[in-house]
Amino acid sequence: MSEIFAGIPQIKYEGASSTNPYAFKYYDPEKVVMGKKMKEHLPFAMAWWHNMCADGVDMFGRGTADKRFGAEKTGTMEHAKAKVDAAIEFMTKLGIEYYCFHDVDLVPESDDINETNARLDEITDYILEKTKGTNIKCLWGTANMFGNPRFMNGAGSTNDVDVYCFAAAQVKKAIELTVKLGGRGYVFWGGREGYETLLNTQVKFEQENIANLMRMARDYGRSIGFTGTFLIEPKPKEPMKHQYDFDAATAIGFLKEYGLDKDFKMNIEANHATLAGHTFQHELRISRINGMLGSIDANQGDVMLGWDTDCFPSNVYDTTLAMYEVLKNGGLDGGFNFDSKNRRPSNTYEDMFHAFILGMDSFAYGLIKAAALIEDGRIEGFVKEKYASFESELGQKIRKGEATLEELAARAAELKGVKAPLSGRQEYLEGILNNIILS
Ligand code: XUL
Ligand code: CO
Repeated sequence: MSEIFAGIPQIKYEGASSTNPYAFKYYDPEKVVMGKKMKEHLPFAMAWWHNMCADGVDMFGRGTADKRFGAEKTGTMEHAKAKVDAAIEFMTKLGIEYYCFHDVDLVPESDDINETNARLDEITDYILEKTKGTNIKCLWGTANMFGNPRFMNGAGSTNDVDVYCFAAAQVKKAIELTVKLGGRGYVFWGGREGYETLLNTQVKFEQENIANLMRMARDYGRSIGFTGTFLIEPKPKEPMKHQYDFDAATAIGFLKEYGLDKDFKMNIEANHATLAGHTFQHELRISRINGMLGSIDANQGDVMLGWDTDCFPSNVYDTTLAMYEVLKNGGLDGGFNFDSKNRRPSNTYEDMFHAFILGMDSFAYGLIKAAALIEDGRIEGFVKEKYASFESELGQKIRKGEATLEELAARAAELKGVKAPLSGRQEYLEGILNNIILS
């Protein structure tokens, strides 16, 4: 097989003082942080759709990047195989062991689902053959239930029972492929599961149907030996005006309502968090404290723009606070999928490597600093002190849910007045964070 990314070397760790554009400055896979190798803390994944498929096309212009990878024609099985060859070479050069895919990222979709499924069987055989003897495997799979016009009114939330059957068929096939490729997770991102106007929408009807689709997916997955984690990837809007899986708290409530919370966790994407008006860390924290932080779509939004820009992560404050949540979670069932794309004018093969080096280094730096934050202990120490009054006998009674309003009111009457509680010390804590991140 001829080299596709010719002239680009194996990317190695050279340290922070290196000026080599094809070297990691912080990501040192073998370095041990808090008792675990960096590569074990950070199971990085390549998103097939952005990296192997998207060519920079947007609402205003055609593609700018050549993603043919040597194939004569796009939209063919020859091209599908060229993408597999390119993916394996790309991931090997970066030392990335995982990939994520939608069914239609792998092969061109036919009008006949039987033909699409035959193509999917062929391409996954090819992937297995080509990854044999490598460490490359699937992180998670999913079905694209938003691109085809049949899903214009939703997939699980559609008004049309035949469209619902097609959604079910795609989910069934995508779970089978995920199992075949050894995936750790299966994702539901509900891009069309929402509404444009309540004038034509029965919300409860739609949510019940989505829950039933997820229940069928869980039961089928478990029946064919899928032991991994089912994941919901929350996002508040885009493409729909309102999407049902608005944020982690909403999606967790939905899973609990429909009895799916034992099999499903959250796949938190940084840019989706900011679209919901939350920080990335907020979404990770809400998932973590509910025991449902499963995986991460690693990217970042642009603060000046109100849509999903899927930029590669560069903000080390965000990656540090994200890695703090991941360390506190004891790691992830899943990993760190770069659901990120090059900017449209960054259109060369070299740019694809620069983008991943940036993202991987940003998370590696975040990991190092999050570990330092925990080892330093000042911030956690302050938080403990902030709530210390609840360690009293009365505080413990309240915590256990054993107190009554009458006895608390009696205590207030006895005290007559109370002083303002301890300062929140935000600026002091931000100073510590700066100190750790910048040193
Ligand atoms: C869309 C998005 C998706 C999911 C998988 O915003 O993030 O690519 O990650 O369907
Ligand atoms: Co995503």
